[in-house]
Amino acid sequence: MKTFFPKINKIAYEGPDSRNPLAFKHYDPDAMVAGKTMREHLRFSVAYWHTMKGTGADPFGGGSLLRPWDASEDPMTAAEDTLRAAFEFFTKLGVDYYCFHDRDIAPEGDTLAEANRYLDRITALAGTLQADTGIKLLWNTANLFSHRRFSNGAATNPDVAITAYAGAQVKKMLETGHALGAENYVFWGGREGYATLLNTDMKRELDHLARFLHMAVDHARAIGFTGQFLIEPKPKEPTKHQYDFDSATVIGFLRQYDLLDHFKLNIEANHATLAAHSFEHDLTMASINGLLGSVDANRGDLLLGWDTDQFPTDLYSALYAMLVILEQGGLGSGGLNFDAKVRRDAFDLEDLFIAHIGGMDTFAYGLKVAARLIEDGVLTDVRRKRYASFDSGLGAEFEAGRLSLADLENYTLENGEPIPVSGKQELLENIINQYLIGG
Ligand code: XUL
Ligand code: CO
Repeated sequence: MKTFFPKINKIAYEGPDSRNPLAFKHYDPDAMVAGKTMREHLRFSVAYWHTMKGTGADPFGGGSLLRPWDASEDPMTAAEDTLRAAFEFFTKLGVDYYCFHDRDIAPEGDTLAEANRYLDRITALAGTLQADTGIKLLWNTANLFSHRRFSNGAATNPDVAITAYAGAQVKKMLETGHALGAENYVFWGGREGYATLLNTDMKRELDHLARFLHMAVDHARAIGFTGQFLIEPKPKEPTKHQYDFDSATVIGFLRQYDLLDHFKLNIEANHATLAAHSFEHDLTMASINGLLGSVDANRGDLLLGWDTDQFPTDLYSALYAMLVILEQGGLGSGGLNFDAKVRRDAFDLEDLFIAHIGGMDTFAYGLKVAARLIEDGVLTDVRRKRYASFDSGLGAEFEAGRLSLADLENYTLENGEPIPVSGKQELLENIINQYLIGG
């Protein structure tokens, strides 16, 4: 059997004092935290498109990363080699899940029928490799944005023939996901958005998007696929204005078009920050609506205004994310998918391992600290006390909807100027640092 990472052994947990770059310092899969193993909490997933198919290309130059699994001239041999290399990578890294787009795992083909034949061959092999290794499919999706036909969108394209093509791809991917036991199915908006309103009927495009999503729900039901549907918000890139802008926008859209029962959200850190939100803002907005389903774990760059998809190494961000996830009792069928890529000059194959190890350790550390903060009740106590005036008396009456503006006026006339209370943000930031440094 061909091996693609002959120099890499299975990555082991060696603890915080280890100096081995190819070992976990904090991710100890079977260690118990807050009643579950780390592996059960974190449900790490590798993104096939970046890790296996990423070439390092940018707008100024083509591929820079030469991958041994992409060496064959024959696209199907390359696809099979890539899949075998992927499962070797997942196994050695010790993740339980992976994610892919249709065109990541199999070539496009000259016709839809040919592309589907390619997919069938590759997914049969994926099924065998999943069974051999126990690695599962967190989610799959259709690539409705790379081919030139999708330049003006897919479900929101002004040409119904292109929307039909997109529908055919989604149908095939739902069936593929179902066959491979996918736990979720993701819709990321691709090019669903617009560049100028001069040629765009926004109302019609949004109606089409909703109609298309209803068709996907109907097809899933017809074939018996019970995985969770997810929408992944993003505010811009590739289009200037993406319809699935952020959590709040997507939630409003789902409510308006009667899709709330069928969808949850897949929140990506770098998409939240492109929308001028923090990662934890968009996670929280999804979570308080009961709609946080899964996470694309990555980060952007403060100084760059685009989707850099870097590996997550920011401890604060991972901590705040894990607080939201723990507070809602976990991600259910979702997971932490590393929608992240190594840099253009990360030429060594080991860089792929090192990058994922860093992301996994970062979230493992965030999990440990979040669990301690929750156990000690630090933030829950602060929040409870901060809103205590609403627990009884006037506040309780207000929350129960029993007061009018006249009642508020009377209260104020009788009680005079309220005494403002410190938000203690500086103190809380110091406490967070104390917990973070303590481990
Ligand atoms: C693009 C992005 C996608 C989705 C899947 O910004 O995040 O890779 O996660 O289509
Ligand atoms: Co993503």
